[in-house]
Amino acid sequence: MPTVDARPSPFEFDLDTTALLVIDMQRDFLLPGGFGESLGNDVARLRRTIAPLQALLKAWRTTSMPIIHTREGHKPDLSDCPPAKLKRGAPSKRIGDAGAFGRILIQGEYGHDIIDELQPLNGEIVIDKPGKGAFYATELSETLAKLGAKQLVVTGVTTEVCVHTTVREANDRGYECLVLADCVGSYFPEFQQIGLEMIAAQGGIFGWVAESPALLKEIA
Ligand code: C5J
Repeated sequence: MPTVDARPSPFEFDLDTTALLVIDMQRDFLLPGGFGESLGNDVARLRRTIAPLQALLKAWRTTSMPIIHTREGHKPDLSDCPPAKLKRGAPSKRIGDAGAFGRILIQGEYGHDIIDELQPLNGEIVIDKPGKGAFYATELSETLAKLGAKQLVVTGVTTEVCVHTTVREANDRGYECLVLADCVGSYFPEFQQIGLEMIAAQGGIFGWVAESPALLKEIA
């Protein structure tokens, strides 16, 4: 079985039962001028994930293993956005407000979609999610069951929010998760570091962590 040099131990995976998750690589989070930047964040901290993810997708697409992209966002009437999420914090703009790339985090808007560099290809699965975790209120469990997936390679943004929540949800559902450090990003360097440490700590309490070249060697 292919084995990736990972922390806290080598990660063995089966080409027949592994899926790639690309979480929320959306314009709203990554584009200069977008929602993420309007919250005061330095989007360059997320954009460093784009080149490694492009390389990973290129290699993964030569295999038969499935690719699932997710997008965080809400219906135009916000009926799937709990008031607690809508009102949280004091951003200059809130979910649903008009932003530089359309209404912020609203399905169908330009900003809600995935960045040009990582656009899904025909046949790849795209799951829209209203929460931070990709399992909450989505068809992800059923999709993975249909694919026969047991192991997940997890990438995307942000490390401590949607990536972490999804990895934790997946862990409780029995999936083994490998998180690729160079393919996940945070606006906060300290959260990036500690978020990855939290996954691999205690013998891999939530999963494994590796750099993408270690995986690429196994699938190239
Ligand atoms: C956030 C996400 N940070 N995709 N979303 O609100 O991590």
